[in-house]
Amino acid sequence: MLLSKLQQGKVQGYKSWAILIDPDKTDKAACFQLLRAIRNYPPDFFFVGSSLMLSNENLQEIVSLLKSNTQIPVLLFPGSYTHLAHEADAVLFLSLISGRNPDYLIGNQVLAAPLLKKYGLEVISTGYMLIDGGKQTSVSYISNTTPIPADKPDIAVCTALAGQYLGLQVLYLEAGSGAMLPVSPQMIKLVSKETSVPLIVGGGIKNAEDFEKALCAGADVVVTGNILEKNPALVADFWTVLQKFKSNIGTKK
Ligand code: 1GP
Repeated sequence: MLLSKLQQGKVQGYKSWAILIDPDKTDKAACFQLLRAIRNYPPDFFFVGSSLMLSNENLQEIVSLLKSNTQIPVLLFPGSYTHLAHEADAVLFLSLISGRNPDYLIGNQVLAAPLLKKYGLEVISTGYMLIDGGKQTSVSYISNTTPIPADKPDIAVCTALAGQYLGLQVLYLEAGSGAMLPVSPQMIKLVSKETSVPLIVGGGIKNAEDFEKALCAGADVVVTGNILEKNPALVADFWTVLQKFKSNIGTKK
């Protein structure tokens, strides 16, 4: 089960890397190019999702392609209840707890529930928190929610704790795809210190330095998306940073 893998990682200080594939920006050829790039530098997870999802068919094809060509677990990262694919391994069942839009707190989840039951996907309940990354992002626009200000880590901590107390199994700090600024190490550090569930961080990670800072600050999983669409060769840099952390397993972060 992927949740246990994430929880074990949290306890043992085992860091992970997820590559986000956005079906709206990727086709099969680009996917194969990415798969070639990661042959020697594999991530721990693939996340597949988008805020919009222009073609559900493309989502199904990409999940299918990943499942038939790699052993890397595929987690859905849906923008709405229609963004599901039965061939995936699990779904990050997101509740947008930084916002106050009932559709994204519980509405989409109610509509998705019967399909998830039918598909038998592993469901990982996730407290999804948008953090201001310096510009309006698709998630914030589409969900019609206001991100938590980047300089208010106390609000992030209270929101994260509330999510944990509500029973959400993982937390996700999101600056938004293509954010100008990633979530600050200070905010990651505080949220990680005050909560005890696995912490995923993504949005605006542009290089190995940003990646390393997020891991050092306490992220258990760091997500990279946009930057690899532009430059797949960067996988080597992210993978190399991650190995430093993997060699410290058990020594805590
Ligand atoms: C996943 O939205 C992020 O959390 C991915 O963001 O595309 O900016 O890496 P980037």
